[in-house]
Amino acid sequence: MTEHFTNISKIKYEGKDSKNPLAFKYYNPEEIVGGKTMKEQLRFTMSYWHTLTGEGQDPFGVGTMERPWTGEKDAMKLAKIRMEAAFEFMDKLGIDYFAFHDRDIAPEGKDLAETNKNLDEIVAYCKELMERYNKKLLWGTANMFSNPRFVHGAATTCNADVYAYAGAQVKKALEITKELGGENYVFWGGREGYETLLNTDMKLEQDNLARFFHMAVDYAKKIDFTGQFLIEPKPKEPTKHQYDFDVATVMAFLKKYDLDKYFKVNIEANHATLAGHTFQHEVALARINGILGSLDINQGDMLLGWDTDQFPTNIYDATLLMYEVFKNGGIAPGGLNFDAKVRRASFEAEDLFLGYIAGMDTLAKGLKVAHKLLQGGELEKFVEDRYKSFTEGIGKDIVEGKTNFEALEQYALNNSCIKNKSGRQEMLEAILNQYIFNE
Ligand code: XUL
Ligand code: CO
Repeated sequence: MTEHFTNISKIKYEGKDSKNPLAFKYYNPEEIVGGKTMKEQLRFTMSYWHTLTGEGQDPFGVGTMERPWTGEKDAMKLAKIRMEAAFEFMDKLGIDYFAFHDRDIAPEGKDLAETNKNLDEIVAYCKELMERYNKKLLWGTANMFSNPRFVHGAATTCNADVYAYAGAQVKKALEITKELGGENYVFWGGREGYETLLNTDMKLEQDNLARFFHMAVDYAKKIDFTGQFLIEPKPKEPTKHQYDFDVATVMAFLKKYDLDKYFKVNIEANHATLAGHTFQHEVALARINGILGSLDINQGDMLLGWDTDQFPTNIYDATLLMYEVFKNGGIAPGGLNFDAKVRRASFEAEDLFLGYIAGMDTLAKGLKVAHKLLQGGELEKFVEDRYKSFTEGIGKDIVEGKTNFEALEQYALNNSCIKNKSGRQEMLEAILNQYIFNE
């Protein structure tokens, strides 16, 4: 098979003193951290859209990316070249998993039947390459936001014909995800939301979205697709009010519509920050509620208010993320999917490798620091002591549900000395720093 990234060879681990930009400094796939190899802990995943399909266009200009396939006009030939390049890319970086939207991998045809035929042809080729390279599908999803037919949404559209098309699309996407052994299936709301209530029946839209999810659950059972269903929250972009705003909103929706036993969440860092949360907050909230499914790792630019999908290079965020992942007992069957793209000005193919290396090294280092932090236990000990009043006396009664307002009033009337202790935030931040500096 033709080699596409001819000037790049396999990326190796060279250790922290290496000055080779095309080498890992911290990601050492076989190194054991917390009882498992880094590779097993991190479950790195290549996003097909940003890596193979994205061309670097922005609202002010066309694509800038220089790729080995740039200029190929035949849509199916292009899809095949990209597929080959995808596996070469994963192989050279040592990434085991990938994730895709149906429309990333194969072009739309003149109608749905032809579109499905295109998809089948590419999926067969994909399966062959997966076997040859020993790669796995973390998740599949359906792109129900790019084509103009989805202008008013897909499962929340005002047009029943579009709703039907979306149903047909997810049916097919579930079939191909199963065919490729996908371990999860993601629903990201795309255009599921609204711009103005002047033209929107919000109740009908949300009820229809729930009906859509129930149909997906039913169909998965029918075809025996056993992968985990995930919803990916995002607060805005493309619509002003996205229905899956954040983890808390998704939880309430799932509960209301009796869907909570079928879904977990796929949390994306930049989506969390757009919702006004830290990534850690969203991940922790999902974890304590038992619905942490998978992660789209990237980072935003705090000076910009949109989804910049940058490669994650912030060691503080990486450490706190991996700290939550450890507390969750790992992320499988989810993974760490690089929903990240190189900047428009980083247009050479080499930049794609450099972006992934930067992200993989940052997460690897975060994994190691988080593991040490948990072993050290200072943060856990501090939190435990901070809530000690709930382990005895009135606090214990509260936690065990043995009290009521009258009893609390009696206690408060008899208690003349309320004393609080410092939260010691600065000290805790210094401890975190120390682990990052020393590891
Ligand atoms: C969009 C986004 C998507 C999903 C998959 O912001 O994150 O790429 O991850 O549809
Ligand atoms: Co995402």
